[in-house]
Amino acid sequence: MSNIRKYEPFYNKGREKKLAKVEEAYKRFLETKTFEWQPWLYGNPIGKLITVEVEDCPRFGETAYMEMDSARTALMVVDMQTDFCGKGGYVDIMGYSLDPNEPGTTANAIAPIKKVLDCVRKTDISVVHTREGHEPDLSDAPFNKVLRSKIIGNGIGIGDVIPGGGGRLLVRGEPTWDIIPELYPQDGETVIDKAGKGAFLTSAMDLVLKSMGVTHIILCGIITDVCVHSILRELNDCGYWVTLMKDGVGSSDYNNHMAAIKSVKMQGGVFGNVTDSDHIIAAIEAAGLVK
Ligand code: C5J
Repeated sequence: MSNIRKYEPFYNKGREKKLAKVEEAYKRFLETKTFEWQPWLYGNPIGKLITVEVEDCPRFGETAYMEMDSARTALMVVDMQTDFCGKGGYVDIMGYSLDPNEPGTTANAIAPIKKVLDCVRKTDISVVHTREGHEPDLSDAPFNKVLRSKIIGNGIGIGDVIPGGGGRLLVRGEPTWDIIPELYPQDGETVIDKAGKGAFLTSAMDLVLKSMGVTHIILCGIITDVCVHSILRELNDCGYWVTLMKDGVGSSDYNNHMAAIKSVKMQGGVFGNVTDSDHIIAAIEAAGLVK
């Protein structure tokens, strides 16, 4: 007797319908090397179609293209807070480099993000910022997270007052918790406050993105192998098409940063795709979105 579970026949139709669409897109990909916009799934484009070149896809050394509707795309900027890339913040207190000229640091991501933000702000692409932080009473800060932060911060952990006027570490409303002035959100942009490294459990991110009609994400921010990766994986699991901007991410550890970027590209794009700021800007300009 076979131990393969027999499903009722009414499940077959849905699967066949989906596999027929996959087959169609697969054949198109072989011809065009493009993950094309899917009107059967999302409807016709509302804005303009942008085609971004992505690297090492489907295999290392190969190039592919990601097609997205500008009006259904969000540039997501993760946790560009003083706590993670500025003087007197959490990353600084832990003793990691904040040199903007050192490859892979959190401060190294600021300039490429600013460049893309300046471009995107002239288009109908949405901008979504995130901030990691906790309620002033620390009710949403797990004990293990707070304790570990105190140990690595030599006695200054989450919720403690930072010497030198930074306020309480990683607490909502405090000076080092907020987004750095260079990348500060503008009116009309969305800010999602989250209590975790990821966002789907500790914020309304999925609800917010669905309410905005977002299908594709251009992802940047910090820290590459921590919050960026946690969110990247959640987005990917929920069916969003994620393109990571590799020069717009940074970390407290160079090797982790590089491995985190590489891991996105494994298995044909196990977590999404990777590109850089120049390719994003070139694609936006080629689509005629910036006058
Ligand atoms: C960390 C983050 N590393 N934004 N936060 O605690 O990656």
